[in-house]
Amino acid sequence: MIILYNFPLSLNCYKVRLLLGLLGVAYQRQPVDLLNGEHKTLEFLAVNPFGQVPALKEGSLILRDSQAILVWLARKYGNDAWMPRDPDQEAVVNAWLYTAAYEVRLGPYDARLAKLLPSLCVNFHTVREQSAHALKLYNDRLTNRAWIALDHPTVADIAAFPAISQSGDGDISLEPYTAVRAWLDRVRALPGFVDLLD
Ligand SMILES: N[C@@H](CCC(=O)N[C@@H](CS)C(=O)NCC(=O)O)C(=O)O
Repeated sequence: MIILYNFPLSLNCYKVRLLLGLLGVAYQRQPVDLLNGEHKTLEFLAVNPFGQVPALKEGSLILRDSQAILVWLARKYGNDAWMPRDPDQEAVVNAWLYTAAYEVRLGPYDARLAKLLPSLCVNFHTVREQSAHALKLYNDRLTNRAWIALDHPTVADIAAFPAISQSGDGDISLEPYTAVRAWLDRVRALPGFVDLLD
């Protein structure tokens, strides 16, 4: 049985919960209380020395980093569509996974953190500019195409969805980003979709 070390409001944990839902894979949630520092206890550092969630355990395997976990889940429990094995397609998916981990993180992810947990946000002064930059990249990419990386949903969509869909939490409006809003609706319509608080 998969164990997901989870904090309900964490968008990186939500990426993993979302793909688990879409793949229909059963798992258990192991709560990690970030607000009370449980992620920095010796017990949790033995699971993830980075002191961060998500982490995932299956048998003796322990994984960290939401992007790495998405790829592993896709390869192990999905079909090749979620993370293609063709090198050309895989490279495109990887490029957008890294965009979710960097540009989206510095933008809408940190905008939300700045609003909800300002003491944890290191990017406080630039979140609005970084959000506009990230959202324009995605909006341009999604103009005239349905999915971020390929012609069908992949882990690149799943990695970007949580922070972009929660942009409003950081007072970042998605109103100007028509193509992004249409894409969010397409993700929400996927069978097995789960919401942040499901
Ligand atoms: N690169 C990691 C980042 C994970 C991360 O930043 N997790 C946050 C919660 S969303 C966390 O645990 N923060 C506590 C800390 O860094 O001390 C990933 O994608 O999983």
